[in-house]
Amino acid sequence: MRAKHTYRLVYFDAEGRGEPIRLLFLYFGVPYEDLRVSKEEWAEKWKKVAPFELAPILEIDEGKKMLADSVAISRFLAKTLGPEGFIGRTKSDAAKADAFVYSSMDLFTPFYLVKMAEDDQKRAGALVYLTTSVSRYLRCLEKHLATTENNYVLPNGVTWADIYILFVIHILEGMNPDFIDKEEYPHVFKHYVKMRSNPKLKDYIEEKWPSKIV
Ligand SMILES: N[C@@H](CCC(=O)N[C@@H](CS)C(=O)NCC(=O)O)C(=O)O
Repeated sequence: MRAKHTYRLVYFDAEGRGEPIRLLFLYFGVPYEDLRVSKEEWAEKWKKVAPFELAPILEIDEGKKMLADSVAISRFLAKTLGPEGFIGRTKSDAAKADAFVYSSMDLFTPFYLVKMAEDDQKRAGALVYLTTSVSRYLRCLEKHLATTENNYVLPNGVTWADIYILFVIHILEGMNPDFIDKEEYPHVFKHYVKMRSNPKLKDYIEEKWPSKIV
């Protein structure tokens, strides 16, 4: 699909909340500028103009529009650039996909708490929160994916929810490869393998996200 607009994603030189947006552009085959700013550049230039003073932001058509919030940006891209049904074909399917996107993003809170913990006691508390949240997420994801014939979230094929799940499983693998137990979560593992080898994503993933478990 040829893009009618120009896009500039402003985020840090990190995966974080920017990476699902990068994956969506890649999946849609739409070019964009992947501007990775330093903490200093962010504070001096971008934070002041960001609608919520937080990254990522998406500039459209050289600043004519500026969107905030990673999930709002992703939904916008999924709706405007994605194939028919990419956020779900029906309203209830879209709500189901939303729930998987939000549940995936919910894990960012414990991820950051572990990363930012100032001392061993805080880190231990954050790790308990993380482990509990991850087990619940994987258990519920496994339960759902075991019921779908195509092993994606929705019957019509890949949606933005599958992109978010792919990204979160990759983050979990990086934190602790034992999180993704193939025996306990066979459908989650199958989903991960299938998404990693999706022809639209494969080359990028092989280069940027080497895996120890696939
Ligand atoms: N709900 C927001 C949260 C954004 C957020 O927390 N961004 C952090 C980086 S991941 C940030 O901008 N930190 C820099 C700052 O606070 O100035 C989203 O998903 O985009």
